[in-house]
Amino acid sequence: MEYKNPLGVDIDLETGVIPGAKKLVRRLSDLKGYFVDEKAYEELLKENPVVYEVYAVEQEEKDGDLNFATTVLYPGKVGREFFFTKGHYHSKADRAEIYYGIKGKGGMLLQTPEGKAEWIEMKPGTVVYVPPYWAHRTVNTGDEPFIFLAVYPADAGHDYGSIAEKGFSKLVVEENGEVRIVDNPKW
Ligand code: M6P
Ligand code: ZN
Repeated sequence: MEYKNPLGVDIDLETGVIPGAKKLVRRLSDLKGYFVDEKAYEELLKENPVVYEVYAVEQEEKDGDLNFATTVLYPGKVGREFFFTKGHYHSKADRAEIYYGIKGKGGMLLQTPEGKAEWIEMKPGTVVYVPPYWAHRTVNTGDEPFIFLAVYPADAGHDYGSIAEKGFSKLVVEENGEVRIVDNPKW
């Protein structure tokens, strides 16, 4: 029997950086078609800001093993819509996930394949359980980076397809200085 080595790493709780992790950067240009206000998207694209970064420690895609990753989701809006992660189902749709809030303010939009949506607010210390079959997207509703940890099965995989095409049935927008969850007119 070959055993893997255990591992302990210290997340920088101010920046979200995991030493030695694989870094992924998503800019606004990687989120084409994701925001409802296309004019506001084209305007902000001139600056093409970084929307989020992911620091992932991933294993081979085998059942039983676990991956973990921090995400640093920057503050900002496209039109009235707050910055968000792409959002995905798991390729193995019955795989669950745990998120843990580290810094900043935001929340998670979850959705079943039938379009039933839920919004869960997150702050430092919040644990969110993502049940099997639910798509999940995080949203920064604050004015500083929103940082959180995610732990997910190594064989879960990311299925971006239907979210990339249709989005979520709800949008998270700012209205008169307040965070509101509203129907997606394009759904
Ligand atoms: C979390 C985890 C990752 C995911 C990342 C960004 O860290 O769920 O698996 O990749 O968020 O989300 P997305 O892949 O939807 O852009
Ligand atoms: Zn996931």
